[in-house]
Amino acid sequence: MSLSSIEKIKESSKGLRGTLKESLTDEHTGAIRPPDEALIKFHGMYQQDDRDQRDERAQKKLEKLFSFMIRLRIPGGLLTSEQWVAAHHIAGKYSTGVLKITTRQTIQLHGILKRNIKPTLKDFDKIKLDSIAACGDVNRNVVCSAHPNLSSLHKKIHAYADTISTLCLPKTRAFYEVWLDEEKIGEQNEVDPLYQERYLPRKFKIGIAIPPHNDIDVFSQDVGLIAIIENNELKGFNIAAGGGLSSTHGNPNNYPRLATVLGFIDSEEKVLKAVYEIMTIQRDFGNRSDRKRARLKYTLDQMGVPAFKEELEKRCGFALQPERQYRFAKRNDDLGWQPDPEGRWHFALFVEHGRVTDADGVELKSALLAVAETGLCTFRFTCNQHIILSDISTENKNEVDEILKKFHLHKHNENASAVRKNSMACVALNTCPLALAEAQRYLPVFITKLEPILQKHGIEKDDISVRMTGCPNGCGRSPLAEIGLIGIGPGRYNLHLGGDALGLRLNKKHKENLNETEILNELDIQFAHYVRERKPGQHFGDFIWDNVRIGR
Ligand code: SRM
Ligand code: SF4
Repeated sequence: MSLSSIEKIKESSKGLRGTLKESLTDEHTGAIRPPDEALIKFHGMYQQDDRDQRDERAQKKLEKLFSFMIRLRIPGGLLTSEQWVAAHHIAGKYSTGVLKITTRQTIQLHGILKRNIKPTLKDFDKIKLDSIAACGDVNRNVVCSAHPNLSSLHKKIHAYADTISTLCLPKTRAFYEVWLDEEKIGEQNEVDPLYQERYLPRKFKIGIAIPPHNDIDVFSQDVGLIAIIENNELKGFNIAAGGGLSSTHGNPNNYPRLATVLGFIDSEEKVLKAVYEIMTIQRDFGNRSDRKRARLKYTLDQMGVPAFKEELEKRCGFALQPERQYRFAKRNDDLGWQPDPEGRWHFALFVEHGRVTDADGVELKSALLAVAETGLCTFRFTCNQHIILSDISTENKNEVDEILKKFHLHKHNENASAVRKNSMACVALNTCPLALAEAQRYLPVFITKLEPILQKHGIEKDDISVRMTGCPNGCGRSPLAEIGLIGIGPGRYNLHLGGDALGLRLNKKHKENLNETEILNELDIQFAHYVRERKPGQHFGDFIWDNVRIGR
């Protein structure tokens, strides 16, 4: 089969250098050369344009308003307060100023002009942050359950995110040469046994869940590790492979898939080996001609689970043990103060769709800067797009709390209804080139209209997850929501129902191509049905799955 055009770009890129240096110095355009657009992703960046301004600029015969989005690599989503302070100022100096917490526990900055990319990355480098491999056909930001209060072993397990991230970094020095002006060592010396010349066929995602918390949606990952803790001891990990959420409207060959648990592994060395070899299988067997079928989930389905497992065990040189028991009991974030087993304190803060900014009467960005400037906590990002101010000693808790009170952040947490706290949206418009409909700019408005309907049925305190994405790629993990809204065109969404509250079951398309009124009416009907006939304690998603013929 013929190679896709991106495969050829990767292969001839001289270790991901391409003509990036030339693209950067071309002052005639705010864009970079088309092949470099593919390569810049491997350096954690996307070329974008302001879609709100496209028509007006086209009428004036102006070039699109190009800018770049930079996504940092923050394994496990943990920053020091010094790093947060610096990120705050870097965002203000070079980007739109909004720090966007993503669904994979990292930060994105939008609206960075071409000439400002290098200064931005150099400033991040000063605080030991980079964007290497945050995008592209490589392993992305490794995520890990964020809540230290839920396990005394959190630190130990969390450290795996760092180790795996480092293990899976590309060997090329291109990032340092192109963006940080490091002297060229030469691409000839850069042998990369993992990625070789053509890297992976597609993006690759790894996540670590610490039961009972499935805040990372472990079954949506290419490789999901589930920590097995028995008698307060880390015994090892169940390893799952082949998760992925994207689909394509009208094309059944592209589908979301939950990762399949392959077995249990009991030592760090073996876990790292298995993760590595799953990547080499995907490298060697993944589809390199059709990018729509290139994710690991398709490789696994193509090979079949038994053959995939056999190949994995052969490459690893050891057999996987039978899957061990675990139980997930929670996926959402408990907001407010929580102590951990070692007596430190953590404050989880509601951040609507991960947008840290001062807006709508809430000075979130200023408040977080004030907290960070005390140096008394760390910053943890959750895969639900919220922030946990973490690792605060009992004697420092009051000082942090005074700042939270000054900026009314307790009220901010309390004012968010249950459905709002459990809502998630992807970026979509105005920057995402693939968006067919709004998501993060519209979901807050939609939730305001949904709240009175929930109140009417007396279920306003229920934790019902609502996730909206501007297209079926599923960046806000909409296929795993109890109520998933998937953009199909301006103001129109497919309504998916029947996901569960823990991320263990995919939802299904219930109704197609609905506008706001139609969605609200349909939910009104389903809520009435739910309240009338649910079993005690039954979640909305489970009720719908059991009682409504969705997509079946
Ligand atoms: Fe995503 C592409 C934003 C998490 C599946 N995603 C994009 C791009 C880069 C659009 C593009 O290709 O040009 C979006 C940039 C929008 C912008 O302006 O910022 C984008 N994805 C995001 C983020 C920022 C959503 C958010 O609001 O938080 C998340 C960044 C995560 C990170 O820090 O790395 C984000 N994307 C996800 C997830 C969820 C997850 O990983 O937990 C998924 C579904 C899981 C999966 O991968 O299957 C996801 N994004 C995609 C896909 C579909 C991939 C596929 O299998 O076909 C695309 C399109 C593509 O790759 O071609 C995509
Ligand atoms: Fe863009 Fe679609 Fe991802 Fe939303 S789900 S950020 S619209 S690619």
